[in-house]
Amino acid sequence: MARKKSDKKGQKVRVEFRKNRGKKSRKRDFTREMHAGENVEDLKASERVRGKSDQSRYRTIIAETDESGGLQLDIDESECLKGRVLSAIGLNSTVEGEDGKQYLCTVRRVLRTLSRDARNAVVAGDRVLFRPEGDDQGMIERVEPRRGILSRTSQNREHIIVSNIDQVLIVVTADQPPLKTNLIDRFLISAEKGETEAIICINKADLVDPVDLQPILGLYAQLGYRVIATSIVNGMGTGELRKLLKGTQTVLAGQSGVGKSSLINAIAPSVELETGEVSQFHMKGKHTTRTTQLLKLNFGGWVVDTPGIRQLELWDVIPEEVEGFFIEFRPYVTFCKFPDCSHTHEADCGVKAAVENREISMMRYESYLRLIDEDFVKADSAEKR
Ligand SMILES: Nc1nc2c(ncn2[C@@H]2O[C@H](COP(=O)(O)OP(=O)(O)OP(=O)(O)O)[C@@H](O)[C@H]2O)c(=O)[nH]1
Ligand SMILES: [Mg+2]
Ligand SMILES: [Zn+2]
Repeated sequence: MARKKSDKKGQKVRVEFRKNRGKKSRKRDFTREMHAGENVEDLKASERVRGKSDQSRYRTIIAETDESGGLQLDIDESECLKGRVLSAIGLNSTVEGEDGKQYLCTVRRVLRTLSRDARNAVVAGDRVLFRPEGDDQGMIERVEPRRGILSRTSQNREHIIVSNIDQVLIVVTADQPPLKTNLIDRFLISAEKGETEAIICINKADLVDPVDLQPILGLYAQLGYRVIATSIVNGMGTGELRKLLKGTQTVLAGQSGVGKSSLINAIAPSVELETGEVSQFHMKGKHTTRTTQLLKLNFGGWVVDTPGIRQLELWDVIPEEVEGFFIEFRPYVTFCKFPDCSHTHEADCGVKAAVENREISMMRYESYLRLIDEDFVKADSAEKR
């Protein structure tokens, strides 16, 4: 996206840096960099860094705001390459440059400082502009605005798992571990919030009688979601999955041990991701995949493998908003006596009546109750602390 010069709005941004900038302490010591405080040595003059005095803890940076209100720093684009972040660990990331080569990049300090949360300064999937250093290293100078993200709450903060994706493949299992529909519903909300499409994938279909999967497949299909049953053991659904992924950017998300990496291996055999056993006792995977990773599909598109998560706590969703994500509730809400009905304890509730009449699935209604209960009771008590 080209920005016209005349659109630039100079904006003063006050940034707090720590006071250790006397020493030059960097260059390729990644571990130390991650733990070190912020320095300003790598700020360019064009950003007009002005210290009031040596004692000052603040620097004023002139940056521009883009259309979305994000900050765009002025950088010399001729010295940079465009790239895509394949994986990011802490502040180090592997970037595939437009030249097809991979670069191990660090993040320019000012980007971390300007980012509301340094953890999300650069995430897997980001489109970036980076300055190559040597053969295979570089410095990320700019992160382009993100479109289509998958995020969750972790330690009361947003954790962006991946950015610039088109769809989320929600992977659950017919068995081992047992199917959890509440997790599907959480992911559906998260996908919609992140402005991505959702596909529900029920893997390990070989472990059950296909007839047993019909109610769940039918339920979500009826709600208008795309559903697919797969198995890497008998090959069921893998051809269809390949078609769904072709030419798009898809993240596979779900609990550990559901077969996310196995499915990627099955549809793209050249990839060879590590997979792990599911404990027969706990019925849980062992968190074999440790980092979110983008992989290019040889038949077109990108696929993203992610570490398994136990529970998906939604980010930036308020209780009143939850019912809106349960699309089948919508026609019945108008029959609720109270306009602010939460469909829990209130009398004359259209949603509850529809559940009783089996017009809304009990499973989905229970899932709704769990969601507003668990997430927000916790959030409330965190606030009160
Ligand atoms: N029976 C059966 N087993 C499967 C299927 N898909 C995967 N598995 C097995 O499930 C186990 C876990 O698979 P992984 O691919 O490591 O699971 P994952 O979702 O990537 O797990 P994490 O990386 O820990 O998040 C492995 O032992 C796989 O062989 C399937 O369709 N049927
Ligand atoms: Mg895995
Ligand atoms: Zn109601």
